Amino acid sequence: ATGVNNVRAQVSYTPTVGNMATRRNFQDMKFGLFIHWGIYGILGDGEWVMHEKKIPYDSYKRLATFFNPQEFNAKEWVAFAKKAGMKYITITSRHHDGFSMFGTKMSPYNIVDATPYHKDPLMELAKECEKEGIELHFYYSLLDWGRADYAFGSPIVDGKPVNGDWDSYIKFMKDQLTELITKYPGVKGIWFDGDWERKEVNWHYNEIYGLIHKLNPSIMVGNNHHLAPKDGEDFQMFEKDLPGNNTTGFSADSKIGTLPLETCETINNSWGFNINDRHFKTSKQIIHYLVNAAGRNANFLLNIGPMPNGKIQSEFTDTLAIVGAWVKKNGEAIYGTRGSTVPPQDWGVMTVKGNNQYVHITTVPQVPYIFIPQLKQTVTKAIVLGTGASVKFKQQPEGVFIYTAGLPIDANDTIVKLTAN
Ligand code: JFZ
Repeated sequence: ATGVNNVRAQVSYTPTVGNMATRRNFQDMKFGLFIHWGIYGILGDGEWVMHEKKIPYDSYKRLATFFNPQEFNAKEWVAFAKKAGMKYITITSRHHDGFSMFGTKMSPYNIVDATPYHKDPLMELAKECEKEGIELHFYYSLLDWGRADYAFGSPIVDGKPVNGDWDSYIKFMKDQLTELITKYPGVKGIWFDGDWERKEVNWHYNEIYGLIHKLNPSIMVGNNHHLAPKDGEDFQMFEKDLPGNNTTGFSADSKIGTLPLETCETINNSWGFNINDRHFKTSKQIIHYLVNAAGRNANFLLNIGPMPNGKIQSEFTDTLAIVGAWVKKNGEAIYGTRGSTVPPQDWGVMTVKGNNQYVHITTVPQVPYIFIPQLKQTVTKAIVLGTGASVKFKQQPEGVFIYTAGLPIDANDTIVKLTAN
């Protein structure tokens, strides 16, 4: 028999009209904020600290008893994302440590019941997002290091951990997902992670995805399984990788499908708060990542790990203010665009919106021109985005030459706007 994960759904998934609208809007948004926040933040050593430092679960759980993010302010977080030019937020509702960062009736190990904070920050965030027109998605971990029914480390036989209670674990996840979808206003996406930890187990995706779409057909489901999209999924993500680059241990099976794409990356080298990580990406690196993702038809989900007190560190706010100012000025060539039929070039990438083709020159070449191969349309006009100054070009059967001499060079991305029919 083939692996249980490869068993095809009896009836394959057809997205609703509402779901297709969510997908289009998702592709239009282009730039999102990923947030990894949990009780691990207290140790300041990333979200894998329990596993990596071999902290026994019962000891680790004590972190909850003094997790008290008094300075968390949903307004500040949403304003921060907006200022950076981001249109949506994807936040960890529960990570591999199994701790629920939301109010749940399905386990006492959650922020409302197990911490002195006693409040639900995800509810505050959901309300603020709705008020401010920022879309909210939830990250949800399939992997759980602590629950007895998951039985981390157990051998898997017949699609189940032999030492656990797999039916109980699947039910627990379904019950929590039901809460996340029905209690929080405006949620539009579920981002699964952890599939890769147990390749041979039966995750019951048909039931889980089916439940999500039954509760809210407009919600998008994605899964960081590093495989080709499975039946019932609505978007495909590439973690720490641009689509097509396959540099982060992705198998050939992670080839690009037809669903909306999203790539995520960290602002330093950590997902969860890491007090010792000062490998901050520059605003230029972040802008390039955003532009390179857009040119490959993908969204960019940039991650930060807020501090355990609820504040976002100043290195992040400073850098993202610069990114935000750039996106505000050049957003026409990012938001609402799709990837071009012209593949990425040495000099940069192209994005498309209607009759406009945006040429993103991220590396100005030595020669005084760039060459765009394979452009099917006829270019009638070329201008500098922003100033409107005309740009010299020449179209030949094999492609278009854009002359760069005298172009006002933007240190991040020099954008030429083509009208092409
Ligand atoms: C996973 C998580 O483990 C991590 O904590 C974070 O949430 C990130 C977004 O997703 O990270 C992974 C998952 C898979 C691989 C590497 C990191 N992998 O298979 O190479």
